[in-house]
Formats: sequence, structure tokens, C-alpha cells
Amino acid sequence: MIKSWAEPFKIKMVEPIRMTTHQQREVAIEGAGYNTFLLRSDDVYIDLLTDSGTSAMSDYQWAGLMVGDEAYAGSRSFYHLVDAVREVYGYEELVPTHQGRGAEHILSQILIKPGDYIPGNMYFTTTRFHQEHAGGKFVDVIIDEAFDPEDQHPFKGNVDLDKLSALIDEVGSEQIPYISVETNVNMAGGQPLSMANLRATSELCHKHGILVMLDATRALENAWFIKQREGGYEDKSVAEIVREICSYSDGATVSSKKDNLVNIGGFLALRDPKLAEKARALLVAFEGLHTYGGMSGRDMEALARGIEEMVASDDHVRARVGQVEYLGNRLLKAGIPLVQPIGGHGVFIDAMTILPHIPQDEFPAQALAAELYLASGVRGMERGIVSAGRDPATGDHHYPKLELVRLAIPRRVYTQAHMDVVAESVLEVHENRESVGGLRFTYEPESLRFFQARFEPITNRP
Ligand code: PM9
Repeated sequence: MIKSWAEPFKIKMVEPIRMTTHQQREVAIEGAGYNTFLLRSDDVYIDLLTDSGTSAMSDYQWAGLMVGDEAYAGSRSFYHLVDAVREVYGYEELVPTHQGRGAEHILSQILIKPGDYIPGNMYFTTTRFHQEHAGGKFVDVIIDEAFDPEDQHPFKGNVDLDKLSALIDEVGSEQIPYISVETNVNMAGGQPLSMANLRATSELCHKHGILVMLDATRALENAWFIKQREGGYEDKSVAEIVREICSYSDGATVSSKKDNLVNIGGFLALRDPKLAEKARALLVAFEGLHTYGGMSGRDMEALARGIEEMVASDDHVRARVGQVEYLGNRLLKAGIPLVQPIGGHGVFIDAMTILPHIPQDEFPAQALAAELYLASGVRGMERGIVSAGRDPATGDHHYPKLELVRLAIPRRVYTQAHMDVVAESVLEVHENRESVGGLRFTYEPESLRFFQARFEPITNRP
């Protein structure tokens, strides 16, 4: 009997990639200030920087680009998108934005007043930036297990209800406009929360008049894990599970560059028409008219089709998460310390364990990501102290408990052979780990520093 699964698609078009020499990569990484965000993609062999906006669209989505309606107002493609969001996520009100952070900006501006607290199940970089920019303070209420890479908890994205209750008691519910609940928590390693936990979080918040706002960017991957791990959901489709996830919330921000299988786009979705009216008043000032926001008609058409496609059958998400698990399991078998269980959108390497000789303020994960690129041309991303940034009140680094290199896997882009090459590259770097040294800033941007910061090695390489 056949037990393996294979991708539920075949390849119609290919994009060549370039292999580079060690010497070329040395020049490239030095020129990029040891920041993989600053590399040119032409200098990258296998690009696992992010799963954001890097998916391969289907022929049906590409066809959608040709029939997208570019009317300034009332575009047919906008109404297609409204229908897709209503059908798949179940929210009535759609506020289209250019990408996820556009939606986060608008949500934060309409709900947060200076001095407010916004609890959430671990921070995300742009989300926290917009909360702080609006005068709020993010408070982490994720369960403690999320901070231990080896803990096998099946739902490490869960909200700790005791931490949430303690915050409500301490500051009062009138100071908490909403909780920000992320599905398949990115910074925790792509870890899901359970339906039971989301239901209980929603009950607690609504009892206190606190809104529940999802970051539903990776709700599909979360739904897949619920189907695999939570009793009572094994026979439900991911489409049903995504709908149920959203049913416990008052709205959601979505970066459509992930689950939704497009290269650009996003939205804020809400239930309350009054709140949506406020959001649209800002949308027309910061993004664009309310029937396109930050997207062209063809972008909205491809997005509507991507949303339908992601839940059309469970086969898509099975293969997507299956590919991530394939890479993760190869690395685990070889003894590479990773965040476990393996996440939904990437493999997260525990840089603190691999490089114990580099103190956290010499940026071990940044150094490891640079080293992996140098050794093999594989590009990953730092998700540790550089990403965490500084506390705006004290100016000190945030010291996150997780110091990780993320290898995020674009959807429908790479093959199993690419994953084998990535695994071999990581093993090679792991073998030579003692030769990797720390870094220091040569340029540190004030906010969201990880995108554009530059570094230099502290000591010459041995
Ligand atoms: N995530 C990622 O690589 C894009 C670059 S890093 C800022 O993981 C969540 C959970 C995300 C996310 C982006 C955004 C922002 C919001 N929430 O990039 O603005 O993972 O579309 O979305 C990235 P946009």
C-alpha cells in the first residue's frame, strides 16, 4: 500500500537559480553587512529567508491577473475578494490593504489609545511596532512551554489564561482594547494554538468586554495542526476548522503573502460595521479607496482565487506542512537542535545551543545565518535578539529566550532535492560551529532594526 504523499501539483514553468562560489559569497555577505536581508537574491542559491510573498501561484491565479478589474471604484475583483473572505474566514466587513502591516497599522490606530495594554501570544515584529506606535504596550501572555525549544507541547501557541487574567486584574479591562491572538505563532517557531484554548480565551475576553483580534496570517497551517492533534477534529476539513477558528474572534489582520498564496496583499476583516467604518476612514488616507485599499484589481483577483484554493482540499496544506516536516526530521535525525514540534512554515534552528561560546548580545543567530549563507548559498533569517529590538522605555535590548535561525519554506516552490541540499548545508555548518564568531553593529536602525542593520565580525575568523 502506498503511504507517501506527493505534492498535489505538477510544474509548468521554472525559474533558473544561480550557484555561487565560496569566494563570491564572501564578498556578498561582507557587502551585506552580515545581514541576510541585505543580500541580492541573485547571490542566493536556495532562498529560505521567508515564506512571505514567495509562493508560486497556480495557473488559475495567473489567469486571474489577466481578468482583474482595474476600475478605480467598485472593482469586480474587490467583490470577488469580499465573497472569498466571507466564505472562507466568515467575516462580513473587508478592508483591503497592501500587506499585513497595513492592516496592523489601521487596526492599532482605531483601537489603541496611549497607555493601553495589548496582550498577545508572543510578539511579532511589525505587529508590536504598530501597537507601540499607537501608544500601546504589548504584554506577552503565551504559555511558558513556548520558550523551551525542546518541549513537545502540541500547542505551544496557546494563550496562558492565568497570565491574561492577571493582566486584566492588574490594569483593568478598560485599558485593554483587544487581545491579539496569532495563529501558528511565527516567533515561537510556527507553533499552533488549540481550538479549546482559543475558545476559552475568547470567552474570558468577551466576559470582560475585550475584543479578540486574530492575526490569521497562518490560520490554515494552524487548522492543519488542529486536525492532526486535537480530539474531535480529525474528520473535519481544514476549511471547516479555519471557519471555526475565526468564529471566536471579532476580526483579523491577515498578511496574504503567506497562507493565501499571493506575492503581495493583505486585509483587515471585521464583524462590526461601525468599526469597519472607522477603519475605512483611515484606509482612504493611508492606503487607497475602500474598494482596493493597497492592491491593484489583478492583485485582488489573484488573492480571491488563492484564498479559495488554499482550502479547496486538504491536500495542499498536507503537502506544504509535510515538506517542512521532511526537512525538520532530516535535521533532527542528524542531531541538529531545533524548535520542536517542527513548525508549519519553517524549521527553526536553536542558535543558542549550537553556539554557546557567543553571548546573546554578540548575536549568535545572526552570525549563524551569515555562516550558513557563506558555506552554501542557503539564505535563512535571524529570529532572536536582533529581531526583538530594544525596549522603547529603557533603550536596552530585549533579550528573547529563543535565539533562532529560521529556514522558512516558500509554498510550492522548492523540491525535496532542494530540502536535501539544505539539510546537508546545515550539517556542514554545524560540524564547523566552533569557528563561528560573534558580530557587532556597524549600523543600527531605530525600529525594526533586523531589516536593515549592518554588522561586522568581532574577531577575525580563525
Ligand atoms: N512576516 C515573515 O517573514 C515578513 C517579513 S518579517 C516582518 O515571517 C505575521 C504573523 C507575519 C508577518 C510577516 C506580518 C506582517 C504579520 N503577522 O509582511 O506586512 O509573519 O505582509 O505582514 C514575515 P506583511
